[in-house]
Amino acid sequence: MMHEALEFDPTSTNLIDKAERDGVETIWDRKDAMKAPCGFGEKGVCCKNCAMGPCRISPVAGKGAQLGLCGATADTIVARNFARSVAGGTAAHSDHARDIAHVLLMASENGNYKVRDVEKLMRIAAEWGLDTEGKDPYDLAHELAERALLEFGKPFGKQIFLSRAPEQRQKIWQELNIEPRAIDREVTTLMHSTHIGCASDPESILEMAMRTSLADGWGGSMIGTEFSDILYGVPTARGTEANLGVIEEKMVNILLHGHDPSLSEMIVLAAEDPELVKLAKELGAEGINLVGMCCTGNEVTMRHGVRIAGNFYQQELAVITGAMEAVIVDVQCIFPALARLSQCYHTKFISTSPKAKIEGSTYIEFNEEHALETAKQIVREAILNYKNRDQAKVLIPQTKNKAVVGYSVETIIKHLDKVVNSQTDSFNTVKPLVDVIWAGVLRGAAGVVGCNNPKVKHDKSHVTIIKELIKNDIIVVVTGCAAQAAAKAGLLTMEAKELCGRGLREVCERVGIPPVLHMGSCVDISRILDLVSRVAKMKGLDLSDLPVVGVAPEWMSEKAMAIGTYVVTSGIDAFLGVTPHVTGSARFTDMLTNGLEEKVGAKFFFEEDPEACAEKIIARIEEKRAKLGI
Ligand code: SF4
Ligand code: MSK
Repeated sequence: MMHEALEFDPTSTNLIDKAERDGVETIWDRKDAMKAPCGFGEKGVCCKNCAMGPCRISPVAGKGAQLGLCGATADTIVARNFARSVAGGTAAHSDHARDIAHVLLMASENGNYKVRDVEKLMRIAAEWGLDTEGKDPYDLAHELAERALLEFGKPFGKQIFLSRAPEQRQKIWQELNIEPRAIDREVTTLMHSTHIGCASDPESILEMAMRTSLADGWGGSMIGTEFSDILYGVPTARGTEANLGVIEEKMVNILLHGHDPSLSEMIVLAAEDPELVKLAKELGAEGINLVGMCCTGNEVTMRHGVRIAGNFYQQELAVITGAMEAVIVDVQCIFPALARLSQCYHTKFISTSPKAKIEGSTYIEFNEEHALETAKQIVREAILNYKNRDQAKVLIPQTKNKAVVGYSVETIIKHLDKVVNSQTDSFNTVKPLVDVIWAGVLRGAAGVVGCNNPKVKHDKSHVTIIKELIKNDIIVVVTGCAAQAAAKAGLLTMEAKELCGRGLREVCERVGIPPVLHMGSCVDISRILDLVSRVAKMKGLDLSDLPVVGVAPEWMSEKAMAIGTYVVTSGIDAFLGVTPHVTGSARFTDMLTNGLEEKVGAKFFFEEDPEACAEKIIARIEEKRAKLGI
């Protein structure tokens, strides 16, 4: 029986049916087995912060337990649970960034890791106040990497990248005393403050969560993005394809899944190794086919055009095709279920990070010092597994769509600058973009980001909202699994301009860009912060003045919670298509969806119906335009 959440996605339906025939379980079976979710957890009123609990607050006022054993109210418990999610998300993004900074520290001219973009290295080093004059790029890279590593634990000072924000925004953060200091400090302090017997005031807990989230967006995530560009190159526009149809019947298929590009960059090199290609051919395959999923997929498609097999919820389906020789994972968003599932097929499930050892996987530790060697070993394992494929179990859906990916800030500016307004040739200007928004040709911009979540029909919310926005002349930038949903739906193509309003269509035609721009992985939401800050600064405005919004239609992870919080704290409204676990406190819910606006000029909107969500976004963008008088 088809699960109703899948109705929107016929490609996956075939494979779900196959899973049933093969006798294997998927997320849908587990969702059915879960029955109704726990009502207390759903509302965020379950606390297990100490062993006197768990304590659960009755949702009915005046009836049942209204306080935890320690006297914590529903408001406190909801606020603490929310804050701990933000801490978890910030930790994940930032620890990823720390690893990238370590890789930059060991980069060398003759090593596996090199500085691919010296110009960007110089630019970031100068921005961080380093003396670049006459320095050897590798000496400078190491100096910059050390400086970045200090951002995680420095005893004094605030995050360096905060200065990218408009001055008005920096002032708001200063006045609220929420400028993030060292990244690890913010995560630790938030965990401390939400420990039993510490903060109980929900207002102060939310402010601490906001400070921590800024350490993600303007700290860890921004470091992750910018330093990855220095090491692996600034993404440029390139063509690719997306959906499970990119899996090839006659090739050795390798799925790259997770988030950290350091391993996948080496796998890309290893897969081009002539000896390994020869080995694949000797064993009867036509070659090696790398495909990506989730944000590792986004990283390698942005820089190499590696095709996208799918997004978060398709990770099991890629194995169920029966044609996947290896699934190689690094960190984050990996179902532990893949281990058991892979054993039902010939697929080798290879985990590589000591931070994400997965029971039942083949563990090949990825060590940056022997990076290429390890990558070759992993690719070899996949090739040798080709002969074990059981043809009777193979079913590869034919569906795939063309997509253009790789719109870094630098690439967007180059496109706009060339075509829309030739009187300016400064690389750093976003004037053409500003001009079309102020002229009303574009009404505004939306960043649509985030995951898949079986609480909503898969990809439907992403695609419905994006289509509605572009129809109304709102340009859309996408990252994460939302970007992959858009790619699968054919929205990252020039042809998608036919779905746009007149203004956006004209911009697409003149600039030569699709109406929906793929800006990368989840940490790359920092690229969006950078872009909107340039627009605001150019007009002498704050971020909260701009007709721009953030949208996470199908989010599920703690990282998304951190993202939503830093987006709002940066002055940009965040529309969530899945309601977070906060509704057990009317007061905290009101703080998020109402009270925050007075403090930071933006707030959360919870709207699960995608059509209604799009309407609210459009109304909010028009409201901002009216305030600006444009
Ligand atoms: Fe219960 Fe308080 Fe302990 Fe939470 S911290 S489990 S509310 S006693
Ligand atoms: S991968 S965090 S499911 S977007 Fe970044 Fe997708 Fe969400 Fe993971």
